Amino acid sequence: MTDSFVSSRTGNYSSNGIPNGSSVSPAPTSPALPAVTPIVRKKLMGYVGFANLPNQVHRKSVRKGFQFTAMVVGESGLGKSTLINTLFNTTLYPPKEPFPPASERPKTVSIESIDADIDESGVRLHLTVVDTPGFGDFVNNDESWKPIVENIESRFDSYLEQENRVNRSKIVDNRIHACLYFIQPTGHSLKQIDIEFMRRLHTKVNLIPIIAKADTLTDEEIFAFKERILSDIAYHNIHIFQAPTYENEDEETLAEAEEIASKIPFAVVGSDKYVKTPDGRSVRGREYPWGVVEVDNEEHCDFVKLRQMLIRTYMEELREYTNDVLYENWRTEKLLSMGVAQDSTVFKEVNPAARMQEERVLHEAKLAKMEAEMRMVFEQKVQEKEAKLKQSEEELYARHREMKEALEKQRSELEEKKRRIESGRPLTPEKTSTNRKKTGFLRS
Ligand SMILES: Nc1nc2c(ncn2[C@@H]2O[C@H](COP(=O)(O)OP(=O)(O)OP(=O)(O)O)[C@@H](O)[C@H]2O)c(=O)[nH]1
Ligand SMILES: [Mg+2]
Repeated sequence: MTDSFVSSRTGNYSSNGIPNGSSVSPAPTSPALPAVTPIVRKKLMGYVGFANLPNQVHRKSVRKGFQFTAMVVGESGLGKSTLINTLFNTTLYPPKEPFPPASERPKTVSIESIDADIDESGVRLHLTVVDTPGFGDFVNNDESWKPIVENIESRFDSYLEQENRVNRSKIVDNRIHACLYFIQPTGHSLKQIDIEFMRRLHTKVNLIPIIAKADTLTDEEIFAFKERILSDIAYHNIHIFQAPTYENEDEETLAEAEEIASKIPFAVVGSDKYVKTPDGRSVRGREYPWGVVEVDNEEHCDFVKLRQMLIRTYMEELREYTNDVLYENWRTEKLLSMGVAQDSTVFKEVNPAARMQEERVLHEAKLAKMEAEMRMVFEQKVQEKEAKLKQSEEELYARHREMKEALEKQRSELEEKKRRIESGRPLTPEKTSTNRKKTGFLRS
């Protein structure tokens, strides 16, 4: 087993396993050349087993099973509930007793979901089909899209909430993977309500447009109607689910993908009743005085192609697109609106030089801040000192003025005394006055 690998740790090896050059005649290495990390090439000579990985994945998915949720949306009475039953009757449930001919299907009034666990060749599928009440019955249908968009978003919400839990081992995926949008078979073009609805839905769900009750239109009418619908969809920038094709696929798969894509929007006929054809077969279809429309006949309608797209060929693509693109976009928007932003510094590659520069700038800013603070404290102290000095200067000045006044007074008294002595008056009252003046001087 070890022989099957060419073990390599120090450099490139030739095909015979001898290191290129080194042990026989060491190649002179130029010191000027930068040291390059040798590329390790491993040659696989025998069977290792990883070619079996797809089988491992297959086994695991078969064991775990699959989960798929589809939704039907459209105006009232276009045959949404009937189509669900048609889908269920064919693949999900064994054929049931036919409905009594007189039975009326009641209107759908709330969003209901039907679950079924199906097993086909050992592969388990948990299929959920969500039936919605038809809209367009009200005088004002402006907001008829609201409950359906809210339902789709609440499923995203529930998934996000489960993802954020501590224990995520039991996540239930209730997200809508495909939405069949029913268009009234008018033969004209899309109505405003259809455009409004699809514009609200196309960023949240894989939209698959469907022409309802296709048995009411002729082949030519269907062809022209499909063209007009597609051009309307393109004009309003509505994104409908496009089946992806990959380069390395075989011709048969590519042809199948092309055929499915060419049928969009699927013109379908729904019926869960069995009728007898003129040639005696019992088929699911609709009986008219002039003939029988067979649901499962590709010549009559696109129901089989729709089922193929939904279940046989693109179920995984629909699931993947829902998870990777539609849910991801919604999640990003939701978290951003909640104020959760991705911290880009966490995932930034660290460049040591840039990091040092960043730290230096931060350090310098810190020093500058400290310096400014110190200067401020210093200036404050100087101001306080100056104010104190000014105050004591004023006090001194006042004292000086007082003393000067006292001296001035004493001088004038002495001069008065001198004048009296000179004029020969008695001295006694003057003595008293001198003593008093002395005391006054000392006090000042
Ligand atoms: N001609 C024709 N009639 C259909 C087709 N599918 C359903 N119908 C009939 O149309 C009527 C309404 O069908 P429903 O399946 O109840 O319609 P819906 O879209 O679920 O209606 P709401 O629940 O009110 O939204 C029934 O009488 C069906 O038999 C079809 O493909 N062609
Ligand atoms: Mg219904």
